[in-house]
Amino acid sequence: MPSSAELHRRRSEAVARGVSSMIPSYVSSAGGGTMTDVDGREWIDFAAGIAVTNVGNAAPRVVAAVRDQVERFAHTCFMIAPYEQYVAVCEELAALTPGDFAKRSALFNSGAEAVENAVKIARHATGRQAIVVFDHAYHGRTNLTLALTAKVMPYKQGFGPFAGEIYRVPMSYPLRDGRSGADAAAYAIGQIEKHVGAANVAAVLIEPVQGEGGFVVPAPGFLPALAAWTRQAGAVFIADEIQTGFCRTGAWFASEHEGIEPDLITTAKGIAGGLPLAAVTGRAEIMDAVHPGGLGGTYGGNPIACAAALASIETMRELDLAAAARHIEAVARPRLEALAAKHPQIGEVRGRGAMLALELIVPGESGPNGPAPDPQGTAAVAKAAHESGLLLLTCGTYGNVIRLLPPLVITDDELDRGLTLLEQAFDNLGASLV
Ligand code: PLZ
Repeated sequence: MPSSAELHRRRSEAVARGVSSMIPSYVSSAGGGTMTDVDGREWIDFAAGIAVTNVGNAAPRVVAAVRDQVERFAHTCFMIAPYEQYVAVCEELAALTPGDFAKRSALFNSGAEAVENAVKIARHATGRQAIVVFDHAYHGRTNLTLALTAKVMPYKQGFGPFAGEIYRVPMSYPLRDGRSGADAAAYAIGQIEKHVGAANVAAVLIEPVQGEGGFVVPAPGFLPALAAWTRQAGAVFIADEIQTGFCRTGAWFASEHEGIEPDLITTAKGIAGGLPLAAVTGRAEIMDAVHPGGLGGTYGGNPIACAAALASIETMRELDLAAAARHIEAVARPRLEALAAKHPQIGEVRGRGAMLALELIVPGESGPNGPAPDPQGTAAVAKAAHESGLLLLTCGTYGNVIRLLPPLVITDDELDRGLTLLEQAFDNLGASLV
């Protein structure tokens, strides 16, 4: 097997520079809470491929289902010759997503594609155009979803012009806006009413816990108030649960923590144990507003991806991975809080379930948006973690958030080893961080 160094040399001559990788090591295998690189080094996985392998890599049921499906048929195109697996995934989505009402789903390949389609469906169903999104939002990298995504570097820089009729309003961000959920919602709603007009809004689109934008958990009451306003305005409330879905936050979907029943939900990532699959699920009358043939794509709901999704969902149910996510939080949060008590540059520990974050600040410094962010310290901690064999991601508009996204099947021992490496990264850098 070629070494990482050799693969890196080949890559620089063959792979576009715009596609970057967090670590210079190349993967040879992965499973449970670990990954092994081609140089034989083992890593603790706190990334899960960005919240994808919730059931773990090479999960036994997923492996068996994929093998079986690929031997029977790999592709026919659901728009040409349909198959049961697609229907069964849509049935599962109707049963698992919040809301006890008639639902329909349509399947796609990527998160961005699901979000694009949710926007198409909401516009078609309402006959309106305006889409309301939030500060720090992340919804994808295709042209429409780039307009929905907030952060310029690295996502949007140089890639405009972006799609129109997208309006951004302030997000509830307790560390930085100091507002209650009700106040933050009233403020955002005031902005929508003044700058967009309630009658023009097709949809309000929000991540119930923001992902790439910094694992921002809105203050309690923010989401319910927005959902209620949206319904009253005759618009569609869309929850982007692409990162938060499928047991990640300790429930099947993060909307459940505040009793939200979104009109539409977008899912991807964790749905299929690593195979590319995404969905839009929602109220039958909204989904079915679109004419036959109006939604689709060559690969959307590919049978292998659907078989993997059914096996992943079965695994989540059987192993109760929502409870596993809550257990991860119960183990990790006290240790992260103890770390924050030791290191004043940790401004906040937050998150839900196995979606946990540390926001790094410069102690004692603050500006109009609250505590001064510390992206350098964040990068230094991540680098130290990587050097010690911990796959650890950062995020945030200011690049100052360390996020934990372990596979939900991570063992207590692996979790302990990963947290120890994170603690050591802080302890070793402690002096230079302040
Ligand atoms: N909506 C909430 O988190 C993907 C993107 C990583 P795709 N997040 C990881 C990167 O740098 O590209 C995401 C998300 C939310 C939509 C998406 C988009 O999902 O499957 O990456 O298209």
